[in-house]
Amino acid sequence: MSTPIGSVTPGAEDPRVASPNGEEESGLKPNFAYNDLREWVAQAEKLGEVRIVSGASWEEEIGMAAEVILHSDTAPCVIFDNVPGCPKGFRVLVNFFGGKRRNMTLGFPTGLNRLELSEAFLQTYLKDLKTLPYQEVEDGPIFENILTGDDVDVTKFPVPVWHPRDGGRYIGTGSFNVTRDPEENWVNVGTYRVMIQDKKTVGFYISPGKHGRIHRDKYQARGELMPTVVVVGGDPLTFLMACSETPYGTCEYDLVGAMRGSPLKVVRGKVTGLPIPADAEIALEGFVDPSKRLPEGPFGEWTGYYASDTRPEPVLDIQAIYHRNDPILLGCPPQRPPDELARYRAVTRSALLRQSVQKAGVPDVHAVWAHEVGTARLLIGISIKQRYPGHTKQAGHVACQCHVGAYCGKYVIVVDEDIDVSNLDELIWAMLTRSDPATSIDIITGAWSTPLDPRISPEQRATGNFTNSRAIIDACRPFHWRDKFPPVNMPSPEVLKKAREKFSYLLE
Ligand SMILES: Cc1cc2nc3c(=O)[nH]c(=O)nc-3n(C[C@H](O)[C@H](O)[C@H](O)COP(=O)(O)O)c2cc1C
Ligand SMILES: [Mn+2]
Repeated sequence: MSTPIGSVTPGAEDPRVASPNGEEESGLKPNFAYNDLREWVAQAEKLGEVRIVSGASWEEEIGMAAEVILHSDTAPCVIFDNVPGCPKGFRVLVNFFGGKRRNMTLGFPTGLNRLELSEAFLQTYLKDLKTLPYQEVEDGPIFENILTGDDVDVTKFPVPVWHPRDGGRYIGTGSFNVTRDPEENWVNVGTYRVMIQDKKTVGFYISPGKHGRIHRDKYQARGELMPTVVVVGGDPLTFLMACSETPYGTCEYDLVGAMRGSPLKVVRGKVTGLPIPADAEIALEGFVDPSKRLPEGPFGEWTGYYASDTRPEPVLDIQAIYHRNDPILLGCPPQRPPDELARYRAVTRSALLRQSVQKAGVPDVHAVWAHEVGTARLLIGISIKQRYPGHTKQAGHVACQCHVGAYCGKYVIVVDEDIDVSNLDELIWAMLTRSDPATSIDIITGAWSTPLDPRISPEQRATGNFTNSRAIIDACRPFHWRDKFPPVNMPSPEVLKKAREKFSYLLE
């Protein structure tokens, strides 16, 4: 059964969140004020954080605006309406994660900072990772418009060219692919970029090792077509779980159900029978022939580069399009970090990573932060309360290689618990002062990476061996002489508190 869900006063002053050092319950009860993207927009409007832009072009202007907006923490959510050449009422939404709506999206009050939000997410939802199976219903708003045969035309949606050098219009950024394991029968819901090929065809890219890729490889090995649905414009919570590293074999819909305390309502796709959220905005349904490929890319990716270039990738032959009246496309294009993508990935991935490390048996993990500057993958800070010789190594190596941390990482820095890992300056200061380059860095080679990694050489790229190396930096006070490590030249927390109370006025 799912976690019981209660309610909190929005914007409550005392969030009672756990301090990052322990197992204590946060005491927070999540309160999701929305079930679908439209209800989410209504909540964001209540917070005064939605702007409408009329008449921007999909060819250039929406991408230009996204570049400006997505780099700002405080920018509003923007809905682009009246996009020239597109049917009236068809819209694109960008920048769902930011401002006060950030915490609302995860069901928490505005008072929490990003580390506290991540902690609350961990303590409330992930601790026991409960599932509540999705529930099938007969009908839903997603079936308000059903396009089949000659009416199938994916180019009618206001799909922007997100970055100037993109190889096509990416309809799938804030999207998720739904597939069923042909052998084990479970349904996976995962976010993978989706590019328009023509009116009836979209191509998508999945890195090796992702659940959707494992499904695809299985269909290919069996010589079968893969039934697939691409949902564009699901609710933000479902999107966030679809793009999170959750366990193999678990349907992301069921995690969302448990988080909300009520099952996700789905309709069955009329062509494939796959489950589609009944109140999603747009869904594309059809079959993928894993052996039929068309050029896909390049696409400006989360590393800040066009590293994967153009390669042949499988395509979805669309047999049906479903959409609500006046549909809203959810756009989450990656930019050079830090950006919106990095903001939400940092909150969710830091929590998932801490949970993975703890589940692997590493004791006394104080906090984990997957830094925005590395889009929550390339730079991980982990703080521990050292208990025994080797504890720091264990924490660093597990963080680097557990399911959540293994894909396309680069640097893991392990620090003592007095360091705020989410503060980049503090983390780097600890590394600079408590590590010794000659003896504190472990290197792992041949680790799980991706063609998206810009530092894979052309020669290695040509071999198809997409692995990279990792540095695990032990920036803790060395265990056996930690008591002799020079003291930090700042006052005790009590004195610091007093100093701030007394003299903060000087900063005003
Ligand atoms: C906006 C966005 C776009 C993404 N695009 C891709 C992609 O094109 N290919 C890919 O393999 N992973 C992509 N990811 C990462 C996956 O969504 C993520 O690894 C997720 O855990 C995959 O689901 P799965 O574990 O069920 O396979 C993207 C994530 C986000 C937030
Ligand atoms: Mn999955």
